[in-house]
Amino acid sequence: STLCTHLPTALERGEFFLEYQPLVSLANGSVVGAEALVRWRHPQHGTLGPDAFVPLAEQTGLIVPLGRWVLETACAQARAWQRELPGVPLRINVNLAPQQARCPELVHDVLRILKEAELEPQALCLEVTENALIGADDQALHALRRLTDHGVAIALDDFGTGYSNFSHLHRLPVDTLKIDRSLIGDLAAAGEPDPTAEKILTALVSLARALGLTVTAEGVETADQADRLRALGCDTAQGWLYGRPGAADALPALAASLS
Ligand code: G
Ligand code: G
Ligand code: MN
Ligand code: NA
Repeated sequence: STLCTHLPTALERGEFFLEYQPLVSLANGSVVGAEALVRWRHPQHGTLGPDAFVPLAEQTGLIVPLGRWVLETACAQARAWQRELPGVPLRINVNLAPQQARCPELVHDVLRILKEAELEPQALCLEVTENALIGADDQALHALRRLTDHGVAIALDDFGTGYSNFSHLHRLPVDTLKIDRSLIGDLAAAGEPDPTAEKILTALVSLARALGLTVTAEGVETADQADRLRALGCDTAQGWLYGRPGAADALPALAASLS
């Protein structure tokens, strides 16, 4: 297909770009950072989201150089926000594909990128999916642990959709559970509290607390959902209520308006 033909050269042609979606503290409503989300400005098909090309990039191995470009671009952007908003310690969340976690150069690449961006490791959070991390080999886990030793945070993305192997959780180098939006959508969906969703989220927050992890809720679309999540003890929220994924220069204005 035309996607297969164009993907290998899309990186050198500069056809990828990032959008950023704000991460908001539920305790005080301030912007604490953003998740970087990759898009492809395709010459024929227009703007494509990751679902359209990340699987292909994984099959062809392009995900490793593409992922490195995402990290470089997102870390440089985070540093630019910090310069624009001194005293606001914005952090940047970057998705890490399973193949990137297995890449022997990962630790070296991430530390080099942080140094070149002049970004402190504490400002970077790598999002890894639950299934990728539970299925990861010792080398990938070791690499992630080395990064956490340097201060980089790791979030378990899409939590609650996979096997959720709780017995392994305490052995994984994870700082944050990122609760999948399918679980949030059931919460106060029609303005009414959903008892089952409440119970599941209560249990997940208490599990996170017991393991010393923070909790981020994805897909927060309504003020009712945010209120319930705050009451349940969730730390951070992301979703259309606060902002859709968008251009980097929208974030400082949003941070100012929500602070
Ligand atoms: O923005 P959108 O909802 O289309 O993103 C869908 C999914 O694509 C996200 O949940 C995320 O897991 C994945 N994704 C977005 N950006 C990246 C990226 O830079 N690298 C990888 N590996 N996955 C990404
Ligand atoms: O990394 P992850 O797969 O979680 O990426 C988040 C995806 O969820 C992005 O594709 C983004 O466009 C989408 N998204 C973000 N916020 C919301 C929301 O509030 N509601 C819905 N339905 N989708 C969202
Ligand atoms: Mn993510
Ligand atoms: Na997710």
